[in-house]
Amino acid sequence: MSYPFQKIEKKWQAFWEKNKIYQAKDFDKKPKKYILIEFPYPSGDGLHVGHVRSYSALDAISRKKRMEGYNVLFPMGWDAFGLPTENYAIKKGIHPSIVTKRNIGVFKRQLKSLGLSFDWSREINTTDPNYYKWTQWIFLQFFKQGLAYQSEMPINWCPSCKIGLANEEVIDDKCERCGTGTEKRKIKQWLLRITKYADRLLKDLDDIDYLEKIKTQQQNWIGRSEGTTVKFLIPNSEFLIDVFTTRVDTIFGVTAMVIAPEHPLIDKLITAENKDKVKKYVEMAAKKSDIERTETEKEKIGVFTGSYCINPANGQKVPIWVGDYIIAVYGGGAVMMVPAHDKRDYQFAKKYNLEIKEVVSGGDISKEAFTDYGVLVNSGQFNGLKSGEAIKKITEWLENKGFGRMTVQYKMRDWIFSRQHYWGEPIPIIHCEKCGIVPVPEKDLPVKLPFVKKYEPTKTGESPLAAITEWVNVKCPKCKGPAKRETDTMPNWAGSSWYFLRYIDPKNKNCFADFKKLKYWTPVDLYNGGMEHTTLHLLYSRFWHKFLYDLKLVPTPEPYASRRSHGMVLAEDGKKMSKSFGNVINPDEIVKQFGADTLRMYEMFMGPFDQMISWNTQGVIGLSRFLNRIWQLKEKVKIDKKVLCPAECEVLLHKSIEKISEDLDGMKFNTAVSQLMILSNNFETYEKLPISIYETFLKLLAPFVPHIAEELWQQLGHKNSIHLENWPEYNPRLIKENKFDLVIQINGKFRDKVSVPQEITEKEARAIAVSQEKIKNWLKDKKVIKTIFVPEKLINYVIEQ
Ligand code: ANZ
Ligand code: ZN
Repeated sequence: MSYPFQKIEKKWQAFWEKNKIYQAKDFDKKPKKYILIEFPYPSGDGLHVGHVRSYSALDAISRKKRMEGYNVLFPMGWDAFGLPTENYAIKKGIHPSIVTKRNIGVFKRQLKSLGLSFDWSREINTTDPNYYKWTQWIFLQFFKQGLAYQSEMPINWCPSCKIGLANEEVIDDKCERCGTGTEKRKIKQWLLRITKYADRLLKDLDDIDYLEKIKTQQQNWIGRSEGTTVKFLIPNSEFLIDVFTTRVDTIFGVTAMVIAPEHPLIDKLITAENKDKVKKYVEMAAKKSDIERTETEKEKIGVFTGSYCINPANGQKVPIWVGDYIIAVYGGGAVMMVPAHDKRDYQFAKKYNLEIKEVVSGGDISKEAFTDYGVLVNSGQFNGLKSGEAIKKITEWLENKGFGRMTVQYKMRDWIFSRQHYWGEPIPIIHCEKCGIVPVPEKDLPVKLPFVKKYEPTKTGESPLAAITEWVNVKCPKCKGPAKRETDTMPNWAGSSWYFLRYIDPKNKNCFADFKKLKYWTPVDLYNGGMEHTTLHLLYSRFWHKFLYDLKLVPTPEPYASRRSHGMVLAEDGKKMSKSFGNVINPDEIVKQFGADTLRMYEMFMGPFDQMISWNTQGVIGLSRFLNRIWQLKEKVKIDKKVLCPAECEVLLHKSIEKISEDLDGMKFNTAVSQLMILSNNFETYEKLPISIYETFLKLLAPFVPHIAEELWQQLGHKNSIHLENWPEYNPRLIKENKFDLVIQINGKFRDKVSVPQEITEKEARAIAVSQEKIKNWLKDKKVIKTIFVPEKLINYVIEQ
């Protein structure tokens, strides 16, 4: 027989809602804690047990923080624009807004059935015109600052859906929605100038607490690279080619120039006899994806244009080739080819019999390219210099001659911000025959999506909105002449780039959020989401936030003080859960059969929070048994103050308070649950349990299993919610285990610390030190020269610089 979870879960959910106990209070005197989880896309499939994992976990943290006396903001909303809804709507002939409303209804019912402590009074929905009005307003600010612009862009094109796709919508060179191979096409697009913020997006990572692997991903995505830009003149013409190189020390070894098939000068460079050949090559390259083109394994093929340019270092004539492994939008889209010292160039030169000229000694270039640094040879006055030194000297020398300069390049490109879809925020721009591009006046926002029957793609590549003439044709706001609305919509990254700000002031009609409220609540103290969002979404929202900061509209330069990620929940068979595999676990079923508390606690117990883990039905059953045993414990509870339990029980309780508190803060939910199990096993060995101990136990349970904890609490005669009680404190004297903070240094500088037992040996201290994530990073690829251990103080790694 199970404890009556069905009855008590509904009862307490209603009680909490009626008493509004989870509402955050603006400007409250208590210290604030803003805890954010990525808001879901309300898909037609309903809530996934993967959602439940992170929501339950962050809910546990929120509850503990409230009990610790914080004014907690833990909000929820809907990231509801996007393709799946649009496609479903087209297929079924139902308007996307109706589909969205229905899906949100399902999600909300499911979330409420879990008893999560969201402040529902702040619910937001990115497809609500009152919300996207401000998304559009922020876009206009970008436009007014020159950071939103239109440009012909080679974009990924799906020949089947007849739409442009962003890089993130292309999976393995195939269209995300239909699986057809994508092509390149030039289309006029809106872009946001995120590259202008590249340096700050990189540098400010130092000041925020993100998981190291997340920082690394952001750094790689931004891809900062220092090098030299060199001008190669084309004789008898006004043109020149700029190349970017990180190895200007190899400039005397240049034996060809390779330009991208999309290089703007290409038509000027092709000589008559090479025309057909080059044109064919360029067409072929356009069909390939970037990944295919730059794969290092693939054979590099190219064609000669027939033209030459001049190497400014030695005045030599260099043949200009076209090669599809050159990325058009990086470093000027041209590369000085140095076959002796670059692998790709080496392959290319071998294939086409180009000269391989050694200019850095140290390898054997008859066998392969020598790509390391070395000492310069065959390089005129620079012979004998080491590569590092030569890079500086040659750059200076070229700079003085007016042929080069130090530059920084980024892999990151400007953000293509146009989509040719219906279900997105209309870009608030009007195109006038006379005035050109005119922003929609702010007073006319929002530009609402027209409610129409047809929103299929137009096949011409234009947005479905282009076919709705009564919506498209407008008067120009400036000259009142005939004009047309922009018909592209925003990508569904737009609404999620600032949603955390709207939770702070969700109903504001005058601005996206009141500055005083922002000042109280920002930055977000803890942001949790999937690993798949740690590059784009995080970068985009950091970019928007920094932009708003520059406009003095938000008080902090960074939106999130810390960022963590959870691991995915896989199916019982170890595969991804998917309808097509028939292995999906529906949270509704688990709630019905075992109760929400069991589901929540099971998902926290299933494994380390940041790791992928398979569902295990036996585990659910085990947890449900555990909760039933907790239900039984109440029979032992004695109100009688004279009932005492043995000293060891008291000690265990206090140790548990310490452990569970630390584990919750450290997001080690699974070990916190084990501790609760240890504690309750211990209680079961006694005949009687003093009420004071039992009450503390219930408080420890409350963040994990809020319903059963509330029921047992109020059965004791309490009238107030357990979730408003104080979090228990432990008595340090009871659990004194002689620990100290071991300081970990690298080359004498403080890098981390960790709490360890006083009697720790050097060997143990080393093992613990190198397992710390920060230290791992510091020591990565570094040679440790020696370690110094000072007992009860520190461990210092001396490493090669
Ligand atoms: C000459 C050279 C000689 C290079 C050598 C390397 C070794 P990162 O670190 O990624 O910035 N490159 C420049 N622009 C390129 C483009 N649009 N597409 C493909 N490759 C491009 O790498 C910079 C290096 O990548 C540059 O330095 C250039 O090749 C190549 F022994 O220039 B190097
Ligand atoms: Zn006009």
